[in-house]
Amino acid sequence: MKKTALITGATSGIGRATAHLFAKHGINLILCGRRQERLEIVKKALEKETDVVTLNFDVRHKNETLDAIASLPENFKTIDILINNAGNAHGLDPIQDGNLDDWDAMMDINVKGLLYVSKAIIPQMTERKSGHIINIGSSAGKEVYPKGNVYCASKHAVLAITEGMRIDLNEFGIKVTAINPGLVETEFSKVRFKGGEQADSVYKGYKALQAEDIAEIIHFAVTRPTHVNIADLLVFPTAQASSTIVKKEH
Ligand code: NDP
Ligand code: 8X3
Repeated sequence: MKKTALITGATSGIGRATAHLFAKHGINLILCGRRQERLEIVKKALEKETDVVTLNFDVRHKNETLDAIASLPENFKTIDILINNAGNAHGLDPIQDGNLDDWDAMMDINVKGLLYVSKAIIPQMTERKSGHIINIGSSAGKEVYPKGNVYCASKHAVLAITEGMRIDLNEFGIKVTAINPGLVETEFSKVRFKGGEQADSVYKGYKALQAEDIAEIIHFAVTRPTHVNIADLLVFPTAQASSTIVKKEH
């Protein structure tokens, strides 16, 4: 029986790479994001390999999120795997200079958005007594780095929520996993620096993780035997030892 996965943030980076890999393995896909054109491009690329539907919603909006997930066609209503991946950093400023809109964006998307999506899906998993939730945290959820303040707080929250989910969902046999990458070369820094030049230097001088590296780890996690749950995984590029120590060749 084919499994169905709902992936938030499937229009770019880690989410899109995961969609591509899942499609190769015949997992049915519910692709989510705000950029409709991108959703359609990914769907078109993958629908030869598996069944695909798209949902366009902004995870910041509670009702939009709940309504979108409730609108899924009958054959996509049973979700076996939830990949809570949508998220980003907005800005890199010392706390005294932080921008309130950036703070709102990070807490609303990375924390509250993840909760809204989870709330829409967990009840069917508890009812069936099965399911797997993968939350994409970050190395920033394990250590705080200079100017990372609110982004790090949002990812620390993702880790706390993951642990809370694992505890509360334990009696239902639902797996809950946190995957916490270090530096991954995606559109992440373009978003963080609002398209500014700073984004170009983030992944220069070393080999950063690629979105496909994280997709492989996610696929590994969802294909373990029933009794095995990867609870919490931290992955860095080899050049990175911590949030602030990255060996660059220049
Ligand atoms: P990208 O910017 O490439 O992808 C982010 C995805 O999130 C996009 O598909 C975007 O889709 C979606 N998204 C953003 N805001 C919203 C929103 N309000 N509503 C719905 N979807 C949204 O970044 P990554 O692939 O790198 O990021 C994916 C996850 O990985 C994030 O949670 C990030 O924090 C985490 N991460 C990234 C690391 C990195 O170095 N790149 C390292 C550690 C963790 P759209 O714009 O179409 O809505
Ligand atoms: C993304 C990794 O180091 O840019 O979560 O915060 S970092």
